[in-house]
Amino acid sequence: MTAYATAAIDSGFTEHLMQLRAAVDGRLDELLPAASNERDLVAAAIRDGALAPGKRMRPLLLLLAADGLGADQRPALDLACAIEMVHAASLILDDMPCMDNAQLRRGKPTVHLTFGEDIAILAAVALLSRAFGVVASIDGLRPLVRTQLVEVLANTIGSQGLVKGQLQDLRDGKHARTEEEIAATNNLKTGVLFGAIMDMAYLLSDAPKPVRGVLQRFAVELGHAVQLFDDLQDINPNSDKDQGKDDGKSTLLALCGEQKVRERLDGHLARAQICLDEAYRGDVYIGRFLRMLFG
Ligand code: GRG
Repeated sequence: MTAYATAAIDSGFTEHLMQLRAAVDGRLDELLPAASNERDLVAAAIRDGALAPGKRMRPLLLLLAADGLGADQRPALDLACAIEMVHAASLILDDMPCMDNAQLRRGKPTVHLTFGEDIAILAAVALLSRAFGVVASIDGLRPLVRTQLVEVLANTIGSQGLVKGQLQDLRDGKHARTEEEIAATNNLKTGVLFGAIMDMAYLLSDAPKPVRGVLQRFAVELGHAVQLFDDLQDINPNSDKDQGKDDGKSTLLALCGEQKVRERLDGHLARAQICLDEAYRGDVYIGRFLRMLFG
């Protein structure tokens, strides 16, 4: 059993997660550019978007996933921060007037409202660039592993990944879609980043090859669950983001209704747990983490 897993048993899982979260937030703070003066609006916007109090689901998952596979936690922490930078960049862009036109994100005004649209675009581009810079400079990685990590990240973001999912969501979301079409978009928009997280954990480890495919199946199920949970926030008055942004959009919530979406979400989580049990030969920690997130 690894040091992190032992600590989890000793001090309680919640405390363990809080420690991991503090480690992520501390390292993000170090890795993000500091605003050199009050005119350095891009650095200020980067920090505003990326350090805002989100759930840090993706970096925490990467740390738990890598630890469960016996991987070294030091490179995993920097990779986790790179993933959170990509996620933060995607939220800044998604919130812009030409996309979702959102006002509230993580309980705060969206980055373009605080800093202007020009600065928001520059901050998102700089965050992406920083994410690749972080992966390029992680200490002690074998060259092939580093190249694979860069490739995974690039493919995840690009025109066949997040960008494609967003394009489909923006354009096709205005028209009637089948359940399968919506699910395919959700997988690209949300699932592929979880695919990258699990692949990165695998690449850092010496896990046997078949585990890689099982982790990808887990990521697909989790991506669907996270997107459905996110869709439900659109009708949740206690959400930390705007409600009603999906009005008139073809989502699974609009097509199937809340009850069916909740059942569907539970189904994805149950299948995700089966994959975890297979990959980790009886997972405890990631499953517990997900149950805490999805209540
Ligand atoms: C170039 C990175 C990049 C992206 C371009 C804008 C875009 C394409 C993609 C946006 C994709 C998007 C916003 C998907 C929704 C993902 C989602 C479910 C977000 C909410 O995640 P949480 O609940 O949020 O983990 P917090 O705030 O807790 O981190």
